[in-house]
Amino acid sequence: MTDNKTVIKWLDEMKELLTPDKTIWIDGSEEQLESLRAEAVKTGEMIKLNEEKLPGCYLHRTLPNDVARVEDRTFICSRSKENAGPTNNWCDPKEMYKKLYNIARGTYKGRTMYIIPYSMGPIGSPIAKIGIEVTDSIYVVLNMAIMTRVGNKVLEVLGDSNDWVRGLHAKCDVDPENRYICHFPEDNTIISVNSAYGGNVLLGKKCFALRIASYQGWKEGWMAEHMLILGLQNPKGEIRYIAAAFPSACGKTNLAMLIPPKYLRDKGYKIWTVGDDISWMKIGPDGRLYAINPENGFFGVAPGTNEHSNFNALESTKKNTIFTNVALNLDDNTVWWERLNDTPPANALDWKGNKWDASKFDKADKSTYGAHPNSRFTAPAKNCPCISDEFDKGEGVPISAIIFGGRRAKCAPLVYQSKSWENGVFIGSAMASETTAAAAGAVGVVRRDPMAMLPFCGYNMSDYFAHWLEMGKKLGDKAPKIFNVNWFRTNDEGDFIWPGYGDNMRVLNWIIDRCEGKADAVETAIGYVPKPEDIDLTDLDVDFDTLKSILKVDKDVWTKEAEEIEEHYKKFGDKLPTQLRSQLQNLKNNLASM
Ligand code: GTP
Ligand code: SPV
Ligand code: MN
Repeated sequence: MTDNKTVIKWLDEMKELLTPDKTIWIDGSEEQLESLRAEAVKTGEMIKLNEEKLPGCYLHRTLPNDVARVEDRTFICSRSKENAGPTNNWCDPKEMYKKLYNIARGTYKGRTMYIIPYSMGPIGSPIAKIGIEVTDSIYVVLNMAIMTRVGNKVLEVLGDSNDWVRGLHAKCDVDPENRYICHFPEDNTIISVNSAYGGNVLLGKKCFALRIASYQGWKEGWMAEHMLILGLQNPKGEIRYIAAAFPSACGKTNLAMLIPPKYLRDKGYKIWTVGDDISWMKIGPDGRLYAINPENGFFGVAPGTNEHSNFNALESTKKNTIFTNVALNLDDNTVWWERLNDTPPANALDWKGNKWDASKFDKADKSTYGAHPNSRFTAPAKNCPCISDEFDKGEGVPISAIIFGGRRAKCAPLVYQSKSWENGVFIGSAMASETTAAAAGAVGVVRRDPMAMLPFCGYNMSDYFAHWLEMGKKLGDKAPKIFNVNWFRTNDEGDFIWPGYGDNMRVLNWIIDRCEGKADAVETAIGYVPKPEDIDLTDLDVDFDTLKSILKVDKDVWTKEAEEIEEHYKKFGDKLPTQLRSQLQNLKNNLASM
């Protein structure tokens, strides 16, 4: 398959360690993938769904102990502990290699070793990078074939270069006690054992495209971010690009595929999707920041996806898609999840494969759910009706605005603009959100999640902030403007106040108008907030006072917030860039004089 000596050497080591019965190179051909699908159906690893209603689609169930990323078992194994920083689990690389090799040794016995050469980014793009993952799971192969560009062409582009990321995945016994997701940034290596869930085993995604790539970006002068990328087309046909970082399950896929409200569609507004989860960004020849989506598909949250909330995502899942941990409708062999529609199937199995009685559904009791809250679809990006023309081009799109956001029931206003790049980095570094089901652990707890990268930054987060500040200096007046949004303010009953979804377009329009100097704003203690009359409420069931209430910056709430940010900053100690401390001081001063 390849003469690349570095590849051959590593694969020999892997074979010796893992002792597979046979090895299969993934060549990227439809023929090979089809035979793997057939094999997975034969062994029960996947269920073939209704070929008429969902052509080329399959259902897979993971073990109930293996349904989300495991942050407490995710490690950054840099040689020095300081380089992993205060927010990552760290272990000495020598010790960790030893431990992981002991766990993985011999575990491919009786199994096949699949070798997947893949490209993150369009093959041959100047921003793209290559990885090779070995795995003993057909499910991983088939997901990687959707999420990345795989096969022989990747090896041709790699040639005899040593610039590629080594990825070892071994299912082992899917034992949660021996589950580890480990990164060795200085060796371009990832090892994942005892899991078979997406974010832990599709090594091109969070492991490479964020944890390893963020480290590479720091060393090489570019950025790898947990961001969607969208193009906003105005009635003149001009397209402006926005990148947005929200924590897991906080609305990236939804915003990336947004359909504007009718009155804006009628005027000619449209959103194009470039990416829904990850953005790699480099400064282009003209000095602006250019972004590519390194992925080739969407690994999206299923529950809540329906034809009203996210029509384009739902359309994307109608063919050649793998569903994980959703409910199975036994009457017509299709899938179902909470809020897909109001008519749950009468004759169904839940995500664990047990008989499911929809009438017993109780929101407060997870054991009554049809689909797991973190159930997912893996859909090819080219299925998306609004996929951007730029998606497959390697040059990337110029970014006008960067948006941060998260779930904050009470604090952050609907939208505000930072006063400068430095102030924007401060806002990103202080970001917080209520936790979701995307990671194992408690849900709904406020935690600081800087730039939505807390679980994904592959090096010391203080260095990461400094890198952001440095990028801002290089970009100068060509830097994207930085904003913060919050679709998740709730009222006293706990219901969301802002309608969200397609109506978020009203906020995006204000953001782009601000970038082009066309919209007004009020300067507040935290940044520039829209004048209520500048958020268009046409055709919307939100009155002016309600809008005002969610644009409000409350002195008491924010004074408490500033104290919490100070607490959050403590863990970074002296390494925290001084600019961020002065930004915090500015915020406190502004609040005091409010
Ligand atoms: P990851 O794939 O985990 O990174 O998630 P994501 O950030 O892409 O989140 P996604 O778009 O899948 O949305 C997660 C959940 O948030 C879904 O249940 C959505 O229905 C819900 N959601 C998305 N946008 C909005 C919004 O504007 N308002 C409200 N209230 N909910 C939203
Ligand atoms: C996330 O959790 O941010 C995801 C899903 O996008 S996973 O691939 O599991 O990380
Ligand atoms: Mn994500």
